[in-house]
Amino acid sequence: VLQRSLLSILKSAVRGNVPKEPLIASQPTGPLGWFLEAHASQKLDSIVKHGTPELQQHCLNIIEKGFTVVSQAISRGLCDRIWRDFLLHVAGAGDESKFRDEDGLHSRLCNFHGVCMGMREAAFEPRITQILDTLFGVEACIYSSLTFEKSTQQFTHRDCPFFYTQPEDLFFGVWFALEDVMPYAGPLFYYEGGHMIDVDGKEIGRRNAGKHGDPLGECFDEYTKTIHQECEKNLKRRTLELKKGDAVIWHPRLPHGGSQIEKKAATRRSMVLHYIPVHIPLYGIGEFFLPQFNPIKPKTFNYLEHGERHFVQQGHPHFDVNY
Ligand SMILES: O=C(O)CCC(=O)C(=O)O
Ligand SMILES: [Fe+2]
Repeated sequence: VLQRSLLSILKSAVRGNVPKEPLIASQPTGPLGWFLEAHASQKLDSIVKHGTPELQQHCLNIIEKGFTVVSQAISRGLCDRIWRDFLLHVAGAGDESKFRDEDGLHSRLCNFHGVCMGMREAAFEPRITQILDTLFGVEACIYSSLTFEKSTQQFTHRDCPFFYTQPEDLFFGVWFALEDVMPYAGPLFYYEGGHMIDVDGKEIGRRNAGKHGDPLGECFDEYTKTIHQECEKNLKRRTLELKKGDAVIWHPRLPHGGSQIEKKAATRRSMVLHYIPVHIPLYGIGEFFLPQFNPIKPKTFNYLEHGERHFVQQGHPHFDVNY
């Protein structure tokens, strides 16, 4: 019996389990994506009726500031387990040396959560998923993930063009510190309130559509530079020096990036999980900026199960460069 059930689990994992029933969020919630509506914070009381004050506060932070920090979201032991799995993966990965710098530190590892159970345990920590389910109004599933050994040193940007959902902006990034983040190790930076800056990606798309060369690249550059300038003019850039086990959840439009590494060979072990609501399709920067050339087509994903939660089936984990 044990063998048969093991076999059926393996088979269903390979097939990809598409949930048949609409999935139900673990918290009583409002309509899909209600947190994006004007005056969402005023609806909080009625929507988070049965939630704890902590859950209320996290939701409010995301709506008003664009992010929230969940202190000690996961244990130090779980951080160590995930990192041990990362090192084992590196030892067995064929192409890892191409993504290693002179100090032996790797650039991003994509979708490690597919094979790392500890990473999924972290991702589905109830204190995190309660917040995401509540704000989405339906169950949040993992779409993809990145695991970092060092800061990406990425310029100010928003994630929403890369995670372009229909309806729009149904995305959360959750970033976990897997070690204490040192100030010289390129901590995450962000602009509080920057999620409210209005920049019209479609208008930028229309203006750049006819350009020769790489119109999409031009769109992204202009969009990003405009957001950066507005942030610098009106807001204060801050960094997050998180402790091992802390997590930060950001709004789909929060401008953020990775600070410069100021001490050679400084590690900044961390991971970011990308969540969307189950059964919601996701597109990319082509559809975000230039829908006239990249029309939205119907799309469905295969979902795998982790306990009662779901994650989109991705390929094998792979290393990639940091942009
Ligand atoms: O961790 C970093 O350095 C930046 C990460 C980031 O921007 C992201 O994952 O969306
Ligand atoms: Fe980002």
